[in-house]
Amino acid sequence: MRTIYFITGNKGKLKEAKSMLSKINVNVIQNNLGYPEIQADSLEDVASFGAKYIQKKIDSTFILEDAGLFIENLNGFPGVYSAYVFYTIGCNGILKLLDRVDTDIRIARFKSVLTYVEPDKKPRFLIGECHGKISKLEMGNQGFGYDPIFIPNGKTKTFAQMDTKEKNRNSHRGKSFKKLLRLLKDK
Ligand code: ITT
Repeated sequence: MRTIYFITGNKGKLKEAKSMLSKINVNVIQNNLGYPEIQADSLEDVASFGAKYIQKKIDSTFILEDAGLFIENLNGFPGVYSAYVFYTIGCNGILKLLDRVDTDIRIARFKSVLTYVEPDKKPRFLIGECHGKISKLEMGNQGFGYDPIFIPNGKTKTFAQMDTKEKNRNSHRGKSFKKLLRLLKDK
């Protein structure tokens, strides 16, 4: 069985990654090393900096993943600031910002930039996106982060009302990890 280290402090992401990679017998081990999340215009830049930083520290195959929520009505906010905004105002703060915005224009998308790195090799970036909308109320208690306020297109429930498998079938992370499965199958 192959082992891949996942550089993350987020247990929710780890659970979703394990569920995806168990399909091809890859063992995912969390590594809490952490990396500086630089202030940048794109998730790709944050991920690229993180990958180079970690590559200098460990000599094993690893992944890291940077995700963000982009709300159309707020010109893409919180985007690259999603972690800080979640920590400061949370889901409730986002709902307040959208207080007067009608249901049909609460358009948003999640983006996942999954970075796969083998020792001495260039990082590979695998992108997954999920389009949807921001709910009027927080709903559900599964998942993490903005899950209680995000409804993917074609569904009537939030990510927080789905179990890990259902979220993975619909989510940005499910899509980026699906690309990783394809990449690993060919190796
Ligand atoms: P890392 O240690 O892996 O960086 P993190 O929690 O800092 O974990 P990100 O920077 O990638 O993760 O995520 C930015 C924010 O977006 C953070 O507050 C997350 O909780 C939230 N987020 C990321 N993916 C999400 C998802 O699938 N559902 C809901 N919220 C999510």
